[in-house]
Amino acid sequence: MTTGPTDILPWLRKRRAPLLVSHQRPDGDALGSLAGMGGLLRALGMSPTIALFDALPPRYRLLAGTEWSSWEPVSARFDAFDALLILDTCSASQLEPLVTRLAAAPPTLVIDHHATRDEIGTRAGDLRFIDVSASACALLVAEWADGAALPLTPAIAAALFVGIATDCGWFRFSNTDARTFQAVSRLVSAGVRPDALYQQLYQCDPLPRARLAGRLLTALDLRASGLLAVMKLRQSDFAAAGADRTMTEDLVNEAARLGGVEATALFSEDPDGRIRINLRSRNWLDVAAVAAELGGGGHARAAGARATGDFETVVAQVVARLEQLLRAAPRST
Ligand SMILES: [Mn+2]
Repeated sequence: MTTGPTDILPWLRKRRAPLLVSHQRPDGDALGSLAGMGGLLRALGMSPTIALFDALPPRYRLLAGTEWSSWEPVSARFDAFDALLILDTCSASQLEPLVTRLAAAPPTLVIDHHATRDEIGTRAGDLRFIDVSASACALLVAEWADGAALPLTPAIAAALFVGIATDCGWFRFSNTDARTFQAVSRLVSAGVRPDALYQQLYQCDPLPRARLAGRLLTALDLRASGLLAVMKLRQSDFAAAGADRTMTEDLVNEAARLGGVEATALFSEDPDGRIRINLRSRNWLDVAAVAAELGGGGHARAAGARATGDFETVVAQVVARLEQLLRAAPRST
């Protein structure tokens, strides 16, 4: 059932061994929400298992005190868990390894803030807490912990801060609001050092990531009279930079430096040939709707999808659609 935050604690009290997951290619909000919620559940006397579908991006090793399990061994003992918590997504397309297990999964709690969602967490006994006005899933976890008067250790507070701060682009994006600052104020009071976290997150890139960003910007293309920035990362770019796929997070935002750009599309080629499409907009273009047309989803200002097919053909099709929307839509800013 769809629920409010006050239903969560009584639901959790009945569980001892919950499994926590988030979306594939986890970002700061996914990982911060998982680490923060995992710590809160441990404080409640539970034995949570946190499973990732992909490798932990190196920059998030700062989320200390969290034991990350990989999905394969966890899925082999799926029946041992008495609850499933899905954080920061409610989309089957972002939970591919888990999708076939969902129908027979233990009672499921979804906490999410995305506008697009599938029928997950809607069986009898499930709970689903979705608030699309929240700037981050970690904000919902932090507010829930606050409302339930759960104590925040510095490590839990730091994890939730990382989730909120990364989803807000370190408080630059349009989702940053008073509610966000209220939550992070409480987290800083609980011991978070924003400057230290900023250094660990954004000022310790490996050189290959800087090289990858350089290749990205060198080949950046402006379309639709400068309203659209198009960026591409082929497998050859990763190889030439010595970079891997964990280094692409946030690169899509590089084009936001450019004056006049309303939308950005980043196309990156995975080793299996699939194409990841990251979309961002600044003021008015609904990129979640564009992503949905491509089988993906997300937020109005930040969304994504994956595609198969010839790389340049996919790029041309998506760019044509974005150009059409950018030329047709009224400028509401
Ligand atoms: Mn999020």
